[in-house]
Amino acid sequence: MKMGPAIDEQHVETFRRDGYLFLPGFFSKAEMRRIAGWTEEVAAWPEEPGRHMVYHEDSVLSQDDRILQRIEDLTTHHAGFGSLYCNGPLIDAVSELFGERAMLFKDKINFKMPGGQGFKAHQDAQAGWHRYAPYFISALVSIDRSTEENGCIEMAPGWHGRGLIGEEWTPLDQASTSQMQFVPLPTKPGDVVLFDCYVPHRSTDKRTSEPRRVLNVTYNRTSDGDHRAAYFADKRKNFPRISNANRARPTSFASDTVRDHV
Ligand SMILES: O=C(O)CCC(=O)C(=O)O
Repeated sequence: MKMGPAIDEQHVETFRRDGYLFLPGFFSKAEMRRIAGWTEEVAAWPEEPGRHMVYHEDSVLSQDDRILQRIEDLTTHHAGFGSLYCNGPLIDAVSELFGERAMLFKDKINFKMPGGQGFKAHQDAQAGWHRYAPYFISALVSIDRSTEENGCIEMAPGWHGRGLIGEEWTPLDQASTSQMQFVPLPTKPGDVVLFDCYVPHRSTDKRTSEPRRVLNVTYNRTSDGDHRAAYFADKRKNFPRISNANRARPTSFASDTVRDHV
């Protein structure tokens, strides 16, 4: 796989200042065709207990529709994704920002299908990740074009330096976000956004007609240990996926919580 842009001192400085780094054109068109193909492949896999985790959500467009929201834990179930996340330019770029080798913590694909719910403003660290390690960096890889109309990611630069701002397990409230300026980051396929676990971010509902899929891959420092298996074991226990066939709607699926979907 072709190397993405090498991380230089300017990148590191921008990341430290803003809490995120936008890397346009990180993956080539050919690489993105391959990644989009893998995404379609795994979306068509039958659900099997103990394998990849498939989550659905209520559509904001129709009360009766449950739509694919995300698929988690593909690393050990798909050789292509496993290699993409653990070898090559993505983990190399994150390692440069850590200043040491990165270790994969978790992976998911957010689908944001037409009718998909947005993400209320939150810090990823609000989802109890401190139980595993003190600091994380996530990579958002755009599979489809994202725009302000279809719910691109929006970041609040500079606020990561304050550490945990909100309560755990709940989105940031109005009082916490009133001073924040959220910057929309429209992306093209192959663009990557690297962001730390304290930078507040959000995205809006998906009301346009094409999907807006992103890979969201999270790493910790290798010196903080390997927690991926423990994280997913805990998640399977605490937030079991609800298949489309089971139309029970636990409140944890509403977009006003960060506890199950981060
Ligand atoms: O996909 C998005 O729009 C937001 C992603 C996000 O905030 C998350 O997955 O925690």
